[in-house]
Amino acid sequence: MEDIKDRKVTVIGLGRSGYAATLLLQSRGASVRITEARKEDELRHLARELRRRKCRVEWGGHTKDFLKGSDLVVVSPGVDSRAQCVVWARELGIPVVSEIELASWFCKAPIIAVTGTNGKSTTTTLIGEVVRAKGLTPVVCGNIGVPFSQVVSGVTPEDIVVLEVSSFQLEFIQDFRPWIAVFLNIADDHFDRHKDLSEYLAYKMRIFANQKNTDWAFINSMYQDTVGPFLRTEAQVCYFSQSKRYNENQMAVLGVAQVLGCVPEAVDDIFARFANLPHRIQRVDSVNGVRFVDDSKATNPASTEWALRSMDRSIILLLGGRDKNNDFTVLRRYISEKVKRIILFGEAASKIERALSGASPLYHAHSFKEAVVMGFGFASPGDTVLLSPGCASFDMFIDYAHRGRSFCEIVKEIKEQFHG
Ligand code: UMA
Repeated sequence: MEDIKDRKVTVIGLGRSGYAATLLLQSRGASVRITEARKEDELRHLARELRRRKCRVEWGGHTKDFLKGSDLVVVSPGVDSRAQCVVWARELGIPVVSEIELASWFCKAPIIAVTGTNGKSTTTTLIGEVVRAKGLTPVVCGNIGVPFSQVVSGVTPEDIVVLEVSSFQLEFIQDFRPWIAVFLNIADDHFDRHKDLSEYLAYKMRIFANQKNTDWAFINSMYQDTVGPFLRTEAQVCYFSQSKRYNENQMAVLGVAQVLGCVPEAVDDIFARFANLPHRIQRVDSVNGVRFVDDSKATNPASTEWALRSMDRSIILLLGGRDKNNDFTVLRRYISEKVKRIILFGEAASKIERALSGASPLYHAHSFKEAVVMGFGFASPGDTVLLSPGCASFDMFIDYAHRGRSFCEIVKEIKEQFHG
């Protein structure tokens, strides 16, 4: 399938990945069409732009007819393997691949791929810095925000692609083969899409499936038994674990640095200079001695647990949003130890209340703004108001970054009013 010229390809999903995949395919001479489930104004300009480029666009729903005659279907990460359009493609005997699989066909550089439930973006960014410290050019892309397809044409054999990969992107790979693959962790997440933890883990383990004995597989030793039944790889397997000085993710970075021939002192330097990524346990401001911390990227309870673990006591915790069929009781331990009050907001509020009642006093806010304002109202000097929602943001926001920005704006208003 890598010889794509003059092939008929249908792309499913007109998001960032679908748009980038369409342009990549066109640049390689394929005849491309794209189908999109939604019909919303924000997509109008993209649809118009693609039509201008002689790409047929179907939107407002998928049809089997539109797929007919295709040699290949490329799916966006948001498309489930149980989706009707994928079922149709299979009935029609059309191969289905993910956007990262497609991009990998045209990639001239080695790939370092990072997966896990939490910490992917930070680890990917740090590995990118290690590559740079080695004097090479890192191309950091994937789930972190820039589709692989968007950048792959500019990648040279001297570069190194550092790719953050989600289970969604691994669901439809075939030959995708990273030189170094890193598995950080697994926790309950995405149960609105994956049937259970086994299915979720099986997809994540595909990151190692096509590796050869000249490749490297880095696996967090904490999950050695969990991943055992799912791990099939010819790669050299290295297990890493937390040490006194470094957390697990840093140990993974040090392992990759060793393969790259980067000295530990240089990596220490990178760790020392590294500030948290936006919306990941990021300090926003202080008002009257109350710290506000934005951890909007915590979209599952395990990620909220990580934030609580890494912070001091005296927390007012803002929790809520759209549940992904997750279990919030895992938070009880740290909440009893460190959280003074919990403010709930969004669709999952009642479910979270049932899971956490008794662990700490709970309050319901009718809006996100009210949650932040209530949090400040309950806080005393020295306390931290922590937004670490443990849920997806899509019930109230475009994405987690939008939720984080909104939090920062409300904090700014609170500060102005307080000093005003
Ligand atoms: N769509 C269909 N049919 C379907 C399903 C979706 O047409 O059956 C359409 C949607 O209506 C929408 C489009 O597909 O218009 C969206 O595609 P998408 O959800 O795949 O999103 P992209 O904009 O392509 O962004 C994706 C990743 N999104 C998801 O995995 C949900 C982004 O990760 C990633 O940054 C981007 O590709 C570039 O690689 C975001 C994410 O939330 C950050 N990832 C999850 C996470 O980290 O937990 C996995």
